Amino acid sequence: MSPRADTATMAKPSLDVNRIRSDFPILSRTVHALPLVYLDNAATTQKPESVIDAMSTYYRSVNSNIHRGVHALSEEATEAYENVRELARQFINAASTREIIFVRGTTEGINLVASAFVPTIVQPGDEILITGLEHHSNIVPWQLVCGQTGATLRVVPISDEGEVRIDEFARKLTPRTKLVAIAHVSNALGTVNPMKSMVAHAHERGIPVLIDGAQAVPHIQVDVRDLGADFYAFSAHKMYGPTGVGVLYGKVELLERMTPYQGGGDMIKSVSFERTTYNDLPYKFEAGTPNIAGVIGLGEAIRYLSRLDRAAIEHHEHELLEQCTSMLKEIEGVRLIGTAREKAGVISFVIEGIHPHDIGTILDQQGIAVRTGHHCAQPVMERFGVPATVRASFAIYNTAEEIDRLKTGLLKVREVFG
Ligand code: C6P
Repeated sequence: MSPRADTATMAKPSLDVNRIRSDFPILSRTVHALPLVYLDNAATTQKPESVIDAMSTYYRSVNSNIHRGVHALSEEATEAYENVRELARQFINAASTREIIFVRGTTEGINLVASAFVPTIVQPGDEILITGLEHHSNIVPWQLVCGQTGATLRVVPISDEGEVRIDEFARKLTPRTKLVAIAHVSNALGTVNPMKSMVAHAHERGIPVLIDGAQAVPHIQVDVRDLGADFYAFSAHKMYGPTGVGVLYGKVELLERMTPYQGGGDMIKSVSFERTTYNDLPYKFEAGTPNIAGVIGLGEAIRYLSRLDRAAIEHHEHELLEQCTSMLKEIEGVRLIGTAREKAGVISFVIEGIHPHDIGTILDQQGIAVRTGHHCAQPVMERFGVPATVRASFAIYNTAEEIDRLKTGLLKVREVFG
């Protein structure tokens, strides 16, 4: 994110990065006998001790199924689980805990909306609008439901910088558009979309908007009501929480209209062979025993992030992004993929004549973890005419010294490849 214009005259918010690093046990390990430099945070972030402890304590002393038993453990587990719903509500400023549905992650959240909402609003010939920078999780579920309903998937193209032009976006909104689905932050390019104004354009035409927030929540303070989001999906594991759990936020009035995505235990009020009545929100969308320990871990991750200064996080990650961008520009043959004006802590690049996987392998030998490949965003790769990129992505615990290590690593790559 760009620093705000007035930051030059104000004290810059700062993070105690050394202190933060000491909260993450994995950061003290070595890889190939070298201190680990972890720059693959967009794939998944590392976990602080407090998250690991909360999950282990849950299994050691509370473990029980929720919403089912009258015994003490079940009541404690239920209370801990439901407390996280309130924490998640506050974290994204939702109006009610009824709007917070625990899911497996962003992917499941989007699939839930595709399966349970889209068939109720589209007719053959209607359109769902996405952009050219989406992750496969925000493409394939819409293709599936378009195939089932006769709707068509439309795409707003991206510019050479990796930006979505608002005027082009607005032009693609037609009376046939029934849903807009957009990433808040691109995982392959780092672009931060102007979500608030995109939502406003869609809402002017009465079109609901789903926001894929997977790459936004770790970097940006998200307020779903300020954004106007109708649905907002995110994953715990990209914000210092565990894998296998996430949140789908949905406006109550939309969730009320939707029929459940999956059937099973806990999502019902009564069942007979003739008829089932569904449970109230949010439980009607949480069939079966959920990932209780995961939700407890998510709660701890929210607590951890909430104790930090969010403006300081944005500032710190933006400084790393600037430092890394300048460093890369000095390396011969580097081409940056994604040069949007507004970016979060993700930087993709290629080096002429060297395959990204070779770059990733040589960096790994030096203890540096980056992601190489198409990043589950093949249409983005196609748009930029590359099969894959190298991606470095930053988190609260990364340092300027680690960018220097990346530079040394890349110079080594250049040396090996001549
Ligand atoms: N991107 C990456 O390395 P899940 O897997 O459900 O937690 O998140 C899916 C997802 C959806 N949208 C965006 C923008 C994402 O970045 C991701 C996950 C990882 O970029 C793994 S492919």
